[in-house]
Amino acid sequence: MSFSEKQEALVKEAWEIMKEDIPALSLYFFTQVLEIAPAAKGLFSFLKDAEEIPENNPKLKAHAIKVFKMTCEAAIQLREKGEVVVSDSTLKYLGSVHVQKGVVEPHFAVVKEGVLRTVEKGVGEKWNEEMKEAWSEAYDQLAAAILAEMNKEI
Ligand code: HEM
Ligand code: ISQ
Repeated sequence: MSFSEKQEALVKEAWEIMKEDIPALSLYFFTQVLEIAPAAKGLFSFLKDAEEIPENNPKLKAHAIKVFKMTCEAAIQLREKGEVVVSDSTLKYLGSVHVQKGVVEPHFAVVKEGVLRTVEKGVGEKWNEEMKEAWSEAYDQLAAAILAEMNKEI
């Protein structure tokens, strides 16, 4: 299935809205991920010793932003080139960080659900099935590129 201009626009539109509310949405994102997979808490350096998810942790915000930004960039590439292109050095870095931290394939579905729930919360009434599909597709393709690199690492 090819990625349309409309889909790219839906991903960008959502991210533009979400940018206005980064602190709350970052917290929501982690909360969703840990609600689905509580054990994932131990993977994150800035969470593992915390009682609860810290409300104003710059690292937490920065990490959450990266996932959304990269998914948004993936959407742009999918529309432009028909595939997700991540620079070799970035992919190598992402592959090794995730392997080192103990991330495994099933985690990607958990984070995906967290991403979708967070976009839904972030955009409010603009949320719809088409927007969900566009984010899903962009995330899946990005995740596949990271996973392929992770599998090369091991
Ligand atoms: C670190 C992106 C999926 C867990 C990172 C970093 C990036 C990133 C950019 C490096 C941050 C930095 O060093 O500045 C992504 C993207 C994903 C993805 C785009 C999916 C498309 C996952 C999944 C998990 C995960 C499925 C498992 C729960 C982690 C952990 C770190 C990390 C534990 C290290 C955090 C720390 O510093 O302690 N990720 N990630 N990631 N990611 Fe992901
Ligand atoms: C995965 N990788 C980096 C950052 C993240 C933030 C929240 C949930 C999953 C993540």
